[in-house]
Parts: sequence; structure tokens; C-alpha cells
Amino acid sequence: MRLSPETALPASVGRPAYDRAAQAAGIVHIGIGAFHRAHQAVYTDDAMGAGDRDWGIVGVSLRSGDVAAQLNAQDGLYTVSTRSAAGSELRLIGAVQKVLVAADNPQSVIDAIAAPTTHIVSFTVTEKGYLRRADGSLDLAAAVGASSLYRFVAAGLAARKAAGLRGVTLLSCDNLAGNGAVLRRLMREYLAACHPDLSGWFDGECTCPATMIDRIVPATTDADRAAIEAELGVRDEGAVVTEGFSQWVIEDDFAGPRPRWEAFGAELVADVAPYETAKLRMLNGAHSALAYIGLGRGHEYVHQAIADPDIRPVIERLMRDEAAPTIDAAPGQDLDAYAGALLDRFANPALHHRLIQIAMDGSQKIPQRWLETLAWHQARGARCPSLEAAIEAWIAFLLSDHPIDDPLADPLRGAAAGPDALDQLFGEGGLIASGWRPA
Ligand code: CS2
Repeated sequence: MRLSPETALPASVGRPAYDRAAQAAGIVHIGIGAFHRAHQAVYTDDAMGAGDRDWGIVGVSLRSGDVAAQLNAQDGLYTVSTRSAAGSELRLIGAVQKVLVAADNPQSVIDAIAAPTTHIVSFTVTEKGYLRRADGSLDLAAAVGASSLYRFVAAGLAARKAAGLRGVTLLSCDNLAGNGAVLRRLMREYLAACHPDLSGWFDGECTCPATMIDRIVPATTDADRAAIEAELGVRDEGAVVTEGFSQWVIEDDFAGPRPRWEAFGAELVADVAPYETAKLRMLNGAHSALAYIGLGRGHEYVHQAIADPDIRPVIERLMRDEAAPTIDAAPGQDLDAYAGALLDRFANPALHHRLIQIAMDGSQKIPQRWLETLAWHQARGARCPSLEAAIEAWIAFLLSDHPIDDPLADPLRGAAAGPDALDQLFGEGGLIASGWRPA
């Protein structure tokens, strides 16, 4: 038996406190993976539960039909399992209405963006989904391709303009430094090349707020689905597993209405940069270091790597002595407490977060996670022993027999043997420019 709106759930399972069928879709979310389902969709479900209306989410997968197959057969319903050493909690989320697959039905995605009820188009397409070259500019050849977010957004915006509708908020929820500004700049580059008639309208009608998004959401495993089935009494193919912690800091710059996410913990601020920088350099920087150093020492999961007495001090130093001093903290932002909280989160034994999952796409992650910190210290004549150890571990990983899941896998494997060639892959903010020297 599959989870459905008719399923009678155990009393312990939280559920939507609103009439799902009566909600219009206000959000189109591109890249509906596990992260979105455990993060933005939960805040949105909370807001609708408290009385906000018409913020249903139409999810979009650009390529794969997997999430559509998981969720559409369940009318968009799925459960979030929140796990800590103290136990677990299960909650049914109703915010997602359906999932479209752009590769199968591109027009349905354009229509969803162009719908009069849509006010927000949000994104979790991962770092590589922004289709940037090493110098940060738009890779136009890729951006005109079939699975480019830019094509769909531009076509949807063109239809809105033609119908005399207002613009939308484009909300990047990916781990990029300055994600809102990056999306705006790349979108402008795309429009200038492919839809010059839309550029002025886009600038006047659409906004791209920056966001800092944070919740650890490991890929769901078969064992997770089996455990959740035992608890629910029915099969949930769309289930996601996460930690109790969740954070969302959003630049208060919306083109139109939005759900009251701030009533459920989201922080609407004028400047996201201090939070985003701290998260990228401390959490994500430590995560990538744990991945490569941990895999090199034979660990499989984050909680195992952080418990290794040879690794933990390296990670602590990376966060406290190397990353934290580079961050211009906002009033009240306590980076020392943040580092301590991150160590506790990494140690969560109830989350089985695979190091190999974090190790993927290193070429896309390392610049904002490590290189900006290295460059800051380099400019002051200081070294970063932990980050240097992490880079050595990354190179060892590239030369090992682990499969390399990275858009630059081939050049990386070739280049890892020669540090100068590896450096070239990063363009101007390269490894060597940031102060790294091969051992
Ligand atoms: C991780 C992130 O896979 C990765 O690269 O570092 O997905 C991390 O778990 C999230 O950013 C936490 O918010």
C-alpha cells in the first residue's frame, strides 16, 4: 500500500493543518530534491497551516523522472523524518502539489511559471546547475541546452509579460556565495543573448534575493524507507530524513507576496552575507574537508569522521582559526558558538550522512568553501594548515580509485597529478593564487 490522501496515519504523525485541495500553487520550485522537501517545503507547509493561503508548490525536475514517480503517485504527499540521538519524529508534508519533469513536458514548466497564481520561482539546482564557466560567466552553450533553468525561466517570464502579468521573485536556495546576485547576473547574461526584449522587463519586475539555507539532509536510503514504512504502515517512496536543526536567512527583497516563513523561524534580513559566508566557509568548508580526509582514512559517514581523534582537531581548527576570522560577523552572530553547534550536528549518530555524497562536485564547491578563506590568510601572510591538509586529501581522492562524480571529472583526474594544471581549472581565484603550495 502506497501513501495517499486517504491513508489513515498513526496519531503520532504530524499532518497538514489546512485543506490541501483548496490551495492554489504560488511557488514553482526547480530542482525538487530531498533538500527542498526537508527545508523550504516544511516552512511553507507551516505557513499554510497557520492560515496563509495558496502557497502550494509545483516541483520541477529538470532531467530525471525519479522524484515525479515517487511523489505524483502519492498526490505530492511525503513524510519528513527528523532524527537525533534522542529519537525521531515523523511529519506528513502537504505543500507539494505535483512534480513536473522538464525533459518530458517542457511546456508544463513554462505554463507553471506563467500561471497568474505563481509569485515565487525558487531553485535548488546545486552549484553546477548555474552553468558557470571557471571565470564565473554564463556558459551560454550549456544555458541554451534542454536542461537549463534559464531557458524555462525566460520562456515563463516571456509568457507573463505577454499576458500583462507582474514579474516574480527568483529565489536561489543553493550554496553559492552571493547566490541571489549570481542568479540575477547569469539570468541577465542569458536574456541579453537570447531574449533581449525581456531584459528591461526582468530588471523592473523581478527580484533575486540572497538566501542562506541550512539543514543537513542525507540522501534517503532503502533502509530509511523501510523504517518509515514500518512506522507509517504504508510505503512512502518520497520520504526524506533530516536533523532537527533548520535555518533560513532571506534577503527581504520580494517582487510580490510571499508566505510568512518568518513566523516559523526564517529570518528576513537586509544583508544575508555574514550568515551565508559563515555557513559556506565553516559548515560547508568543514563538510568538504571531512569528506576527503575522512574517505582517505577509510570512514563512510560524517559522524564517524568527526569522531576520529586525528580528524576532529583539524576540523575544529579549520572552523575556528581559519574560517571564522575571515567573516565579518553581523551583530549578535557568535561564530565560536556556531562552530560548537556545527561539531554537535556533525556528530549526530542518528543521521547516516555519506562522505561520498559530500565529496561529489568538488570543483564546484571548493572555491567558495575553501579558497576564499585561503586567499584571506594569504593576503595577511598567514597559512592554513587545516585547509592545506584538506586540499592534499582532495588531490589524493582524485588520484584514488573512488569514482569521481564531478562535471570536471576528466580534466580533474588528469590535472591532479600536476598542481599547476589543477590550478588552471579554477580560473582567477585558483588554488595557487589563494596561497596553496603543493606539499
Ligand atoms: C553538503 C551540504 O553535500 C554537501 O556538499 O555540504 O549539502 C550540506 O549538508 C548542506 O549545505 C547543509 O545545509
